[in-house]
Amino acid sequence: MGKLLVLTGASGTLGRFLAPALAAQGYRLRLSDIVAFPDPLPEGASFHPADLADAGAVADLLAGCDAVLHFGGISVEKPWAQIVGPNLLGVTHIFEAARTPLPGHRMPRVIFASSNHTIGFYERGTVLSTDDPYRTDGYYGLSKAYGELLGRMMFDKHGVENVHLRIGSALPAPTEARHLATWLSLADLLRLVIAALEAAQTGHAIVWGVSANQGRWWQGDDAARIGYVPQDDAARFAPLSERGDALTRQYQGGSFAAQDNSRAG
Ligand code: 15L
Repeated sequence: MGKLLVLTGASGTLGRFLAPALAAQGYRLRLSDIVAFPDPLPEGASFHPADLADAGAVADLLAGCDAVLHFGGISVEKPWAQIVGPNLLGVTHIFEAARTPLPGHRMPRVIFASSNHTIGFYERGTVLSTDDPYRTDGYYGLSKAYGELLGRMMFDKHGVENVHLRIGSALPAPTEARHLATWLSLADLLRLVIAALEAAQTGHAIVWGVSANQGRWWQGDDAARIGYVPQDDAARFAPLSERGDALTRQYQGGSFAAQDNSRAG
């Protein structure tokens, strides 16, 4: 029988791509979101509505699972008050549930949809590794940096294995010049998730969620340790036009760095 996975944020764009793709690979899925799953349930999947800010609901959701793919929460820049519940409480509840498994069960591995907005305030073209200091471009990116740091602590202190996918721009195809660096094809996203699930041991790992783009800014990470080998390259879509204002074009985080930026103009 395939591994039992919890997928939060199942009704979002990436969740709706991953759910049938993982079911087709033989995984059993417990899908969750605060809104209904809009598609027919894939084979071997069930749906469990849950609010990530509700610790008890998250604990029930994770009971007995082998791994959790935590893609839930707010996925764009928003004011602090809107980020704190779904993102900060959410990822905390996921890790707290993971470190206290049911009797007779092992701690599930946590695979966290982190983001390039953890480092969005580096200038475009700056080559980064995952060892470089955080430079988040807003509260959303800050919530993702918190999730990564929480994962570090949860492995060091409690032994919860976790992999953080620092996703660039996960899209069917790149649509603007920035994506020549940041694009993650959906096929590579699936490769990345499966590598994170199937690696024999991960400890605490951070992997850039990016394709093998010739123009990528992101290099050193734990990809080799988990066996992630991207296959796609945005270069075949070049040239693509620039979008947005001067700040959007200056920083790796693009429009997230420009949003509500009092230095603008
Ligand atoms: C993200 O983290 C967002 O969830 C997504 O909507 C995109 O904006 C992406 O980053 C990106 O930076 O392109």
